[in-house]
Amino acid sequence: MSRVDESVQEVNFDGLVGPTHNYAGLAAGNLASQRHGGLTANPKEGALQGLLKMKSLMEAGYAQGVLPPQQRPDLGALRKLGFTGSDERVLASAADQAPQLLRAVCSASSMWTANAATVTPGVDAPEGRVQFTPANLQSSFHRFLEPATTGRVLQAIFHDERHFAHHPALPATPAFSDEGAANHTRLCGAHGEPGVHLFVYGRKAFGGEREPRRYPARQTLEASQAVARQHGLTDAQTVFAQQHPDAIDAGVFHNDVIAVGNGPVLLYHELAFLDEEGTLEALRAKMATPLIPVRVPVEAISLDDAVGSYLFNSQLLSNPDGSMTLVVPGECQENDTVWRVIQDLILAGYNPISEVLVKDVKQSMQNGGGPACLRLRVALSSAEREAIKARALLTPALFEDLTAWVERHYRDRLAPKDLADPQLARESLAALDELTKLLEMGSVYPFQLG
Ligand code: SUG
Repeated sequence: MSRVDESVQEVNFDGLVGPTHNYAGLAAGNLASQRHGGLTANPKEGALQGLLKMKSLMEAGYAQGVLPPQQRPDLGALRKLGFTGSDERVLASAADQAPQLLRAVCSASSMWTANAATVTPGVDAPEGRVQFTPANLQSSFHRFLEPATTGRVLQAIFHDERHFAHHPALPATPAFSDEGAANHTRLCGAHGEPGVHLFVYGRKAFGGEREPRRYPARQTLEASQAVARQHGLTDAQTVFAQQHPDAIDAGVFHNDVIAVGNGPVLLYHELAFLDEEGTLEALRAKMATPLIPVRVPVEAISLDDAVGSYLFNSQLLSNPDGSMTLVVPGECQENDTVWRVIQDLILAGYNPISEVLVKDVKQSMQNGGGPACLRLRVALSSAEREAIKARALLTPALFEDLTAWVERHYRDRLAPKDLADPQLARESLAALDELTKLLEMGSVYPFQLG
């Protein structure tokens, strides 16, 4: 495979923050989610923060897409768990008997589209087709509710068999625990050149030695290998590396909380990988372009500061002149140590990263989702971009429409006790019905499918 398609561009598909965005403390090993559980959220502010991030990157010349939120509350999930009667009765009984289940079926967690799927660009894949596998997200109940709708949304947008191949989510069982692109990094020259795929896992389902002790390892090697197989990736195109168990125990629940790659650059913390040298060597041996590692040692930034600031959950974006821009969350600027490392080690270092942009995504950050969690990267050629069916690529007009839609439908306060309000469920469905029309996406939600 030596084709180079110069029309290939990375499109970042950000998840829209849904109308039921709330802080429920649902995510084990995710310190921000644990710390903020029970706070009152502001769904409107969250959605607008996300849209402003998308708009500013679009205006800076980066290709930007958008993915819709999911149907929440997921009353179908509650019915499967034995709640019966009218929607109002299901909500009231769940609030009374199992408030933790009600919180789970209301989560707006699909905003973190880095966990929606794993994507392989056509240039690396058989028949030149872009490959998609929705992540099964089986490690938590609230996220396990996502893949069915995620699959329908991806198929509605990337709806052309000549260009796109859709695979089923892996079996939703601990051996194949899959959290999607958050644990997958493609390293390459330009985006249209062939790449090497770095899959990072937290544990082996069959016969692992070192595992985290405090918090769960969400991704298995077996899941990563299965996704690579589905996508037709060969040994020569893949590297499988174990995440450092100490990092997971410090709150690094996905690899994208401790490393980010783009093109030939891998920005990572010293404790990202259990075998740092072995991982870099394997990448170097397989990449066609020299790897540019940007290593942040533990003396410069502790794991606690890495997790608290989400420095490594930044987006690293390619510019036409070969330089790169790092898009960091506001929390990095608030941490003096981290801000200094950005200036002195990352920007001043001998690497292509030449600019830092700071974005406020605090509503998402308080649930453990930074700029990189909020986006799914899909490298697409011009023909593939043209084959997109829905109105999912951001334009100034779509930004205006989505902002007005949020202003019309979203609440600016949502406390855990509000989740039982049947009016919230009605508002949410009305908003989503309008959204699928606005995005020209057809029917993707259970309530639309009957
Ligand atoms: O799975 N938080 C998400 C955050 C996901 C971040 N994604 C990436 N790193 N790519 C999670 O832990 C919290 C929901 C709550 O507690 O209300 C939550 O699901």
